[in-house]
Amino acid sequence: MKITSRRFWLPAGIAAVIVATTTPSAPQTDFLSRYKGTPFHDSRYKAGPQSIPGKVLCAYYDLGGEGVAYHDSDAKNNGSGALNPANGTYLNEFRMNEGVDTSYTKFGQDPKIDDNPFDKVVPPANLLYVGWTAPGEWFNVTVQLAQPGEYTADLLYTSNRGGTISLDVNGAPATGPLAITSTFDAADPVAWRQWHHWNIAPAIAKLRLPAGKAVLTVHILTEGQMNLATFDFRKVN
Ligand SMILES: [Ca+2]
Ligand SMILES: [Ca+2]
Repeated sequence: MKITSRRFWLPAGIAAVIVATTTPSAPQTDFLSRYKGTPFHDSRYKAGPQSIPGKVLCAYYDLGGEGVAYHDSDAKNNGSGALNPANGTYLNEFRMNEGVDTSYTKFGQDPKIDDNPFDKVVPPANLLYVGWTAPGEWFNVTVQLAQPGEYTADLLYTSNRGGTISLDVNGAPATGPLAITSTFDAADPVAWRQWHHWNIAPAIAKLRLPAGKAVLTVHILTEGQMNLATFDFRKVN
C-alpha cells in the first residue's frame, strides 16, 4: 500500500495542472444556468432576447451591470448624459447610468455628423450604438434562435484606426480575432468626424450557434476607438 500511494504521489502544483488539463471544459449549458445577466428591456424595447436571424443591436446589451453583463473601462456613460446631455429625451438619456458608452446617429446637423459625405454606408438616423470602445472591454447580448447552425453576420460600425474584436457563445470563444477595417479618411477636414465614418464589414463573423437562448459576448481586443451598431445575422446554407 505504501509503495502504491508513493507511486501516485505528486507535488500539489503538478497535480493541479493535471486536473486542469484533463477535466473537460464546462458544458455551455452551465454558463447559461450560472449567468446572472438578463435580456435588455426598457420603456421602448420590451421584446426580450434579440432574434437571430436578424439585426442584433449592440446598445441593447444585457442588464446586469459591470462584471456580469459587461466590462467597461469606466463606470460613466460617456455618451448618454455626457456628450449627449441629459435633457429628458429617450436617446440622450438611454442607459445613462451604466458603464457602457452609448450614443446614437445624428442627421441634419451642421457640420454633418453621421450623414457625412465620408460614410462608406449611410446608417439609419437615431440608431443607438456602443462607442468609446477600448481593448479589454466586453458586453453580453442574449439572443434567441429558431434554428441551430452556421451563421454569419455583417457588422455596421465606424473605426478610427482599425482594430480587432471577437465573439463568444455561451462563454466559449466562437471566433478568432476579427479584423475591423479602419474608416479613417484623411480627406475629412473635421477631426472628430473620424469617429463617424460608417461602414459595413460583410460576413465578418462566422460561427456556430445553438437553438434556443444563447449569450453572445462581444470582446474589444485591440485598438478600440470603434462604434459598434448592429450585427446582422443570417444562416449560412
Ligand atoms: Ca464607460
Ligand atoms: Ca467604453
